[in-house]
Amino acid sequence: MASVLPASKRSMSSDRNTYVGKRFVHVKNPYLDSMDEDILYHLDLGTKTHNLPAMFGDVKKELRLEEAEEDIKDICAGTDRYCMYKTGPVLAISHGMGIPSISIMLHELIKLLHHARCCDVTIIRIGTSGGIGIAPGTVVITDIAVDSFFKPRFEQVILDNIVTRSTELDKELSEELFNCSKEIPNFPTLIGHTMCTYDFYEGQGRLDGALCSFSREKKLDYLKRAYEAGVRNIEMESTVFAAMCGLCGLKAAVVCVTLLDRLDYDQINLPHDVLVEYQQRPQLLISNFIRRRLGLCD
Ligand code: R2B
Ligand code: URA
Repeated sequence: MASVLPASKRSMSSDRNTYVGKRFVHVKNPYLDSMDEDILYHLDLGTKTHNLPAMFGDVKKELRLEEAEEDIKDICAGTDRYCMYKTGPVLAISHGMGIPSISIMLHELIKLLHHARCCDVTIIRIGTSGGIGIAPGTVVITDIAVDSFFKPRFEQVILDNIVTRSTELDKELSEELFNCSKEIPNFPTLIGHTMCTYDFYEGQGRLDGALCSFSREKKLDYLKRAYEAGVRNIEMESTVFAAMCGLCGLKAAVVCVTLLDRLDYDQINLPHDVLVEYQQRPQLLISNFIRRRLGLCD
């Protein structure tokens, strides 16, 4: 799930209802402007069928609590690919599993934000991950997303070329999130590197997939080298997320809870209630962060 805060930077003026927008979402595609219509196929939205600025470009002065509690409808109900919810200036969208899935969603979300003329957008991927050398239930805020070779890069195949992109995330945003986490009691949180893989099993060194061609020793050696390189958790979307958001001018962060310590286990065997509570931790942190940003804190 990714949360997006469009156009929500409050100005420094004394007028609490004023927002200043400066950083527009930029798409880097010379063909886009000449298109008569842009169909965001996987979101079941389009520039001719929907008034995107009216639907998404509006900036509410205040997100009232009553609004947040309203019955919120799935904006992408016409497709089963993704779900999208909007309340006030906050958009939440699912991204599926893995780089191809989140990449399709991001192309269309970024175009949507561009068509809607949103500015000063903050975007956060929240989800689950496997930890390395840290207690299950720990929330990891990513400082840098790395690939399976522990390198801070995303290799995008374009036609028959490999284009290497930076996976830097917004440092100020990750620190703001970390400070926010300190206000929540019993909320283990750390900032560390996140490794992004193309696969949950062999790609993450699991011994329990349908295929496994390496020993337990090789697995542990790899994960320990990852730990030494600063990796604290493993998931499957962060590198492409960081790369695309960075290129398109979105301030981005990744916040994932760890479900297990991969130095101990491969299988996720937490009791259901524990799993649910862990999965809610990134959501809790982000909702506190949003409240703080919107001035809704007590
Ligand atoms: C974390 O959890 C999912 C796999 O179970 C994947 O989307 C990810 O990054
Ligand atoms: N998600 C992952 O990608 N890996 C894990 O180990 C757990 C959740």
